[in-house]
Amino acid sequence: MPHVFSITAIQGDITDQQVDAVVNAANHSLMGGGGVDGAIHRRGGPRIKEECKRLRAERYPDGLPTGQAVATTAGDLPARWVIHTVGPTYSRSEDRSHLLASCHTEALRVADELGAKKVAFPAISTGAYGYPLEEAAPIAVRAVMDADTHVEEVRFVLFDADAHRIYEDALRAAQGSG
Ligand code: AR6
Repeated sequence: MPHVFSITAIQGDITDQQVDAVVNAANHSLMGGGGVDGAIHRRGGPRIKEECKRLRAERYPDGLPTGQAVATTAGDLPARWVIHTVGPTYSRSEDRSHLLASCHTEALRVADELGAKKVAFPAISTGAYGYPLEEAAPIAVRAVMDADTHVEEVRFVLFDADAHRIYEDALRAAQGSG
């Protein structure tokens, strides 16, 4: 079964990425917010929200459930599509790692439907949703490594140096262990 051929972590802004699809760390409403979501809607322009509104009306009247993913145009971004997913909020008492893993596998499944070969992911759930980077990084990396997908390249795009180092470490650890 096919696997992602190249998985890397870079420091940067996800809205600059020249890839087929960028993944958005959205919320149930799909109506925008802060963090990555705010940046994507700001730079991608109003067409993204127009499609989100249509998706809400036609497919997700109660909002996009946690761990699922759906695509829209990327509007004015260099990418062709935005794949919106909703990460879990962090809980110290409940393990929600399966939902964070699901964001990655579902986003790759949607990428396959689109025919996207290069996909950029942000550090889903590690901002407003409170996931510690050290916990999120290995879950994200493992989910991408294990995915059965025709996506060829996954790029984790981390905003700051700390997050970048932590995702690189997780990548090295996972690649070392096969
Ligand atoms: N490029 C790459 N990474 C970024 C960028 C950017 N332009 N901007 C922020 N980050 P967050 P979440 C990093 O809060 O935790 C929104 O309001 C940031 O440093 O964007 O999944 C949504 O509408 C952090 O490490 O997503 C939801 O309500 C990471 O991206 C909620 O926040 C994720 O932070 C989702 O929260």
